[in-house]
Amino acid sequence: MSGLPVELIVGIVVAVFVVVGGLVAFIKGRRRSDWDALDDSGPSELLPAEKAKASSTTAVSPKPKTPAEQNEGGVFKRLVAGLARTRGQVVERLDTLFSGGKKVDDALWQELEELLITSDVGVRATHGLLDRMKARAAKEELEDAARLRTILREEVLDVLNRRVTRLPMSGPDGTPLVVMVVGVNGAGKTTTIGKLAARATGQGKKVLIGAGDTFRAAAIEQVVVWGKRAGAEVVRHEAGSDPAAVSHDAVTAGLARGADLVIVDTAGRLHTKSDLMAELGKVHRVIKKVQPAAPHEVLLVLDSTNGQNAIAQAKQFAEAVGVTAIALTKLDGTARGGVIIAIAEELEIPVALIGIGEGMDDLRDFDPEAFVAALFDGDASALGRGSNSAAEAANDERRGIAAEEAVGSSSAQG
Ligand SMILES: Nc1nc2c(ncn2[C@@H]2O[C@H](COP(=O)(O)OP(=O)(O)OP(=O)(O)O)[C@@H](O)[C@H]2O)c(=O)[nH]1
Ligand SMILES: [Mg+2]
Repeated sequence: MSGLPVELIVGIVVAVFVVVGGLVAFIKGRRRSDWDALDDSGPSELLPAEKAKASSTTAVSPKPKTPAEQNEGGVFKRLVAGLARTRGQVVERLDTLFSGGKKVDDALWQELEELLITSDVGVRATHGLLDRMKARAAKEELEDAARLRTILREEVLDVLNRRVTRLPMSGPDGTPLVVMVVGVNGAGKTTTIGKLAARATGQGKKVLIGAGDTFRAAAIEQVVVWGKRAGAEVVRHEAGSDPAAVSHDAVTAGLARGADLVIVDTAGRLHTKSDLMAELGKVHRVIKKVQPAAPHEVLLVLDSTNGQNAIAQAKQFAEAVGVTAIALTKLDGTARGGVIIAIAEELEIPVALIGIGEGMDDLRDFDPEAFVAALFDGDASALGRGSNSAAEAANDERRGIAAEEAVGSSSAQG
């Protein structure tokens, strides 16, 4: 080694450093590019962790249930309770009629006819039911009346199934569904609107209510309070102003604000007053001017305690504004639930909703199978009722809702 020149030794050392350094750089470079490669496909590589995180979050805190979902288990029980009076007055009388090994004879058919007519089933619907029941009894050569209970149940279900519909909660092509609500005084229009709005907002829909009953200031306040309860916007004008103008502004605002559902309240009116019925026609036309396909639904609210008069009301309202669906209210407070059979038999208009109490959660889609089951098979001991307005008012206190304050803060003058 001593024979080697110093320059050569220095050259070899430098060369070794360069080679080793190059090697290290190469290895480092490989690693870098490997990570770079991982980084390129980064999102998909990172997703599992994110996913795991996301799914664990879902598992830990599930989406809070809406009041309607929380009530899911008790829905049928509450329907049974809501129909308890009709069941008590009508179905239990039917049970007595059909029991005790009675013979199927003229006397029994007569008693059944009387019972159905006096239960608000209506003459036409009663005769239709009896004709079909008699035909089946003859075919089956029926002797014992007990089987007539099952036959009647099936025939009632058949009638109701012919006239049922569902109200959509949003309109076509991203436009709002516009529902105009009509009916006689005190039928339950505004309450039904409030319940419907609450249901829609509970499903994540944006809802706007037009306070189209400008007849009384209290009617506007009532809408505003329901708007607060339901989490819906309210478009209102001063008391005494033109209801068509409110409807115009409500539908315009619904379109501008991207609402899913616009519900227009109207003042209650006697179906026999032609000038008031003509006013409804004007509201209808004005809505159509703003949104040509609207109103998509004209919802007639009928009070079941009105019995057969509800049929006359429906005919007049249908003539004036082309009713598309019916909401039958107050089934909880009456034994006259049989009127729903008359409605299904005598009118061409389907039933969409039923009201079984005054509370926010006391509105149901009309489901003939559930209705008939609650009436004929429900457990009569499951009594109790949906919350009444006093309870709902007490809830308002808890919610911090007061009419005066609500009117001031949610005015949306158009
Ligand atoms: N028990 C019961 N009461 C109801 C139901 N629906 C409405 N009501 C009550 O009926 C009364 C009248 O209801 P509203 O909603 O104000 O009726 P409306 O048709 O808007 O009345 P007007 O605007 O005056 O024509 C109120 O006390 C409601 O709480 C129901 O399904 N069951
Ligand atoms: Mg009202």
